[in-house]
Amino acid sequence: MTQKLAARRLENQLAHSHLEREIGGFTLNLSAFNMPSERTIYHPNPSVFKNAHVNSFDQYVDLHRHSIDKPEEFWGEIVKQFYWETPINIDKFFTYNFDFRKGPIFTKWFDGATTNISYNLLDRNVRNGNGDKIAFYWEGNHPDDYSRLTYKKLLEEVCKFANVLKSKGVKKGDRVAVYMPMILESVVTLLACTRIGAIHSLVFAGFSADSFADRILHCGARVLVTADGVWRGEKHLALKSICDQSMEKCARKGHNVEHCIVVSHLGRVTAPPNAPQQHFVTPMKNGRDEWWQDLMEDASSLCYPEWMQAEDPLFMLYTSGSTGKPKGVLHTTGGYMVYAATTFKYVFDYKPNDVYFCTADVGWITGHTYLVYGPLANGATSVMFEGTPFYPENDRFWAVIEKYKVTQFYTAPTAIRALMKFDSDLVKRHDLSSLRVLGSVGEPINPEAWMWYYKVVGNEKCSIVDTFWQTETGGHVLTPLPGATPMKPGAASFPFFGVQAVLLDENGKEIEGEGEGYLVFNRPWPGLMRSLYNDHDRYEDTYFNKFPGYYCTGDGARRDASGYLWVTGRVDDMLNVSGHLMSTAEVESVLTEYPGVSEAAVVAKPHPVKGECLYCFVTLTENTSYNEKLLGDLKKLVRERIGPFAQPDVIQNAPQLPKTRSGKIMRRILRKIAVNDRDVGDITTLADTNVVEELFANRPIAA
Ligand code: 6R9
Repeated sequence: MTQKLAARRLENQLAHSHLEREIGGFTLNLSAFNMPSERTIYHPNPSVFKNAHVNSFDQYVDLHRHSIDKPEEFWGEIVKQFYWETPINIDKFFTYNFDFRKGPIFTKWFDGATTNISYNLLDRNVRNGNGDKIAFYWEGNHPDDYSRLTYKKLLEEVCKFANVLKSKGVKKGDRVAVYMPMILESVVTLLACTRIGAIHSLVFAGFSADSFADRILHCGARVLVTADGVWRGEKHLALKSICDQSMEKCARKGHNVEHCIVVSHLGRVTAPPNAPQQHFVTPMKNGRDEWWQDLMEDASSLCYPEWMQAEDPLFMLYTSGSTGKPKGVLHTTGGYMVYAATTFKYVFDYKPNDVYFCTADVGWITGHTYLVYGPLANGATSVMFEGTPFYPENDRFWAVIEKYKVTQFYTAPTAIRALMKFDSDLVKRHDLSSLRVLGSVGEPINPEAWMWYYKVVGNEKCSIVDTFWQTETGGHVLTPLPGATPMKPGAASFPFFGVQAVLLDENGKEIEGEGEGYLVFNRPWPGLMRSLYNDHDRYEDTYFNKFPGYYCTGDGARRDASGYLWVTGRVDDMLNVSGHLMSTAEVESVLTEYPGVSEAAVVAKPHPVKGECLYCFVTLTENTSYNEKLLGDLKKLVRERIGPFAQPDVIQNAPQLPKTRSGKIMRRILRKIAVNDRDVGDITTLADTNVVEELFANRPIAA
């Protein structure tokens, strides 16, 4: 039988069994064919599935069905591992309403039970005999800088900082703003907040001073935690100065940040050669700013945990909204803890002696769930890395994996695409044989990147888990399981336990079997967000209005003949640049702030490394000319207002934009212009069809 035929037969078999049963015992590897297609299947290697928590597709199917049919039984077993001060009442195990016609939208898990997440992540592990186990290996930007922290020591630091926060007047329910680099104090800060029931609101330290200020104002934080600065590669980020600008902006708007606690970090790490002296000077404002190290000196290392209701808020994390205003996604205590722990255990097939390495910044949900909460809830040992994959050399990730004998590595497609441009010798010169599971997150992974990850990094023996999820979902919702799911390059595959994925057509009708549609979920799992901070109406509108009865992800997906799900990308006006989600509206509103720009439209253009980049069309006012200065100004403005990651790649002069008669900009056409594809489809609804030709003719040469 030729490989192709074998593939087809397997495909048929899969099609018939759908998600149902065993898919034949043979291993198929079609890598000899040019491009992997959805027919190409890679089976988990025996070294991966032999001892896996879930070691066959059959077992996954059974467990998944159990989790859907009997959620109380399925999760009921799992919650026993945690400490609940007030036990879970089975009658109130979980309740929800996803249909606004029946009343307000809500989700509750373990309502009435009380617990504390820092207690479960730290005290419980110390009590279980893991006090001396390493919670984190910290690897600095410079390879000479590294340290480690045990569970016992982490607990001590968390208690001390919790006492510091208390001394600054922070109480249960208060918000604490955090703007931190990848240092261990970030973890300490988050857990110290949870110790006393404060809600942390961490903002990625790549956001601009303006963006951070807006977020502080929105959550009303009076205490801010940051560091003096950080080196990323050879680049210096003056975090405290950015915070100063944010705090000034807040003050101008009538909100005072009363305490700013600053980790003194730059002085303890190796700076790149010839670093300018001024980078080491940090202005501190009397009465408001204090050094972390000074405050910690006298703090007591005992802090009794605040027992929190399972449905008390745990943290908020901002994510872009399609109207441009960021949304403060709110997660609560009990459900998030259980879901972060369970997904971490199964999706990375975590075992007690593993060393796990997640490259995501703590400022994103991946950093929250899979750098902090998930691993610690399992008593895991993780690597936290401060630097970039390119410093001091382009093999830094591989050097770190070799150094710590990493077993699970979790990164983003944009990083993989950036690294696969280099000679694979850079990978091969390191011993990566400890690796078992390779994770991908943040955007769809293209098959080329998947293959490189699989072959060059994983040496064709690791399982790749392409994890689809969102800030809102709290944890993975679609993903292969390493020991169980035959892998298709680029497919997020199947729902995690407790999750039921549905595809809907434009009319809200469920698509059975093969097809493509809106990716929605018809029931909550424990980790689903509960609300948007102070804006429950927007929560209902954004996620539950379009299709009553379903949580709407805003992504599209396709189900193939074998039941695999392939996420096709956003269906709303969102862009995904290197895994950073932002809305077209957000960037458009910044561009039109510029006095010479009367109108702007932004679309995503495919980019070989970033996945997508920003292609902007600007209509200028009469007296403004389109020149280098304007382009420089606009890029700078976007960097300042949003952050460096949002900088446009192309800005095109658009004397007119393609609009319908009702004045709606047809972004579909702009997307075609961005890639110079003249197959623009039907343009008869345009008010003026000449606009299209004009825009094609006006494309900048570099675009
Ligand atoms: C975890 C995270 C969420 C959006 C999501 C989707 C995209 C994330 C993906 C993926 C395809 C994957 N996305 N993982 N698309 N395959 N494996 O990234 O959260 O920053 O909120 O972004 O990212 O579009 O809706 P967040």
